Amino acid sequence: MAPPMSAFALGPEQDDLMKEAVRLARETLNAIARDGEPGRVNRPLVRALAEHGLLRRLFPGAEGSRDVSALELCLLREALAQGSTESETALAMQGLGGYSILQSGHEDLVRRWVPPIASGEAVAAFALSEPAHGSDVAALELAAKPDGDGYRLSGSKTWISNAPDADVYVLFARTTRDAGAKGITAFVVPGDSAGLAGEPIELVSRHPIGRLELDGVRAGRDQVLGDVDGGFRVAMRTLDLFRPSVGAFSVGMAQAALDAAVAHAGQREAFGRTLREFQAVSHKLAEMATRTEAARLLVYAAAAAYDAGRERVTRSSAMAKLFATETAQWVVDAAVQIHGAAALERGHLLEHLYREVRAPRIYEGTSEIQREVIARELYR
Ligand code: COS
Repeated sequence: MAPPMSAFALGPEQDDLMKEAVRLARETLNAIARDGEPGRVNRPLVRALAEHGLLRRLFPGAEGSRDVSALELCLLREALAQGSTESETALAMQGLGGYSILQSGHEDLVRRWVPPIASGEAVAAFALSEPAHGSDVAALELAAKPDGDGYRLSGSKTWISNAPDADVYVLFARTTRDAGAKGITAFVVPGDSAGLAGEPIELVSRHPIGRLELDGVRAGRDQVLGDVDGGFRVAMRTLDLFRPSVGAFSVGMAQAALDAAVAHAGQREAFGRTLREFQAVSHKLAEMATRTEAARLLVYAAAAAYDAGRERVTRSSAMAKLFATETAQWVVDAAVQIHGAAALERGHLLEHLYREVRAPRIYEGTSEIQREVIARELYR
């Protein structure tokens, strides 16, 4: 695990980790990512993340260990986003599925699934959203009906990253009707389970994502993650850990856009001057840099609070995600404006970032949900 950082700066080991991850993303991983099929899991990419030791950093403990580091996750996501957003997402989704098993799974589930997720052999997914229920988790309907000593799962999930290709799903289902948040259970469902089918969804970005249909999928009692009817808490604890890292992904994209805008404004000439000599441009760059740094610090603070074992990190986690994702959208848009039409050409870095930056304001809780969470925490 990375050594503790001060309140304001990363340590040398963390700086080195980030530089190495940016370099790997640009020089090695991006080419593998480009060879993938849009919207589908890119297995060579997941394996490359493992071969280069990045996945192992997300799961640093020995087999069966529950060690996680929210800060390490954030640093890796921020760095990879600067060089290859597809690699960033492939890494993050292994973490999202894997961490919920680590946080809430019993010993056998952890031993069965975490090693192959950490080695890139098993692709993980987190299946919470449904066609009729995205933000309102407590209303989810996918039914888990008792069947002998286990359950039969039937219903639909949608906008599930890594579906339908994942090898293992952390999947949330209703075990008690009319019980809202208190009637949901989390299950670990292998991707090859009988009765499980799905199809990919084409998004504005290349993100692997899809729908799932479950028709009487059998899940034994040993596949329950956490407690029966305790799945809402499993989901919220996972999101508390993961939301700052969505912010980190966004900070990485904002930094990449800022770097591109600084370089462009430093050499592009108009009206006999470089763009940076126009105060309208230089002050915009200053604002972009300041907001990006503020977002970064909120992300690091939320991750450090999680790693310090703070009792409840819900508020700082939501703030980090809200501020960083909204900031990144603003920064990328400003970078596009500084570049002008060239940024809109298909294949330009900013055209790519402009598509990639939009989804994080929606997934793992929209900006409106983050504000709701923060406002409720103010009155707790
Ligand atoms: N950690 C632990 N427990 C939590 C928690 C958290 N972060 N947040 C809520 N809980 C508990 C509450 O304390 C409450 O328990 P008690 O009834 O025992 O007090 C229970 O869970 C229900 O919480 P709440 O009443 O706040 O639930 P709501 O239905 O009002 O919804 C929101 C809460 C809106 C915050 C939740 O549904 C949410 O986060 N939605 C967005 C989901 C999302 O991110 N979707 C994207 C899919 S993943 S890509």
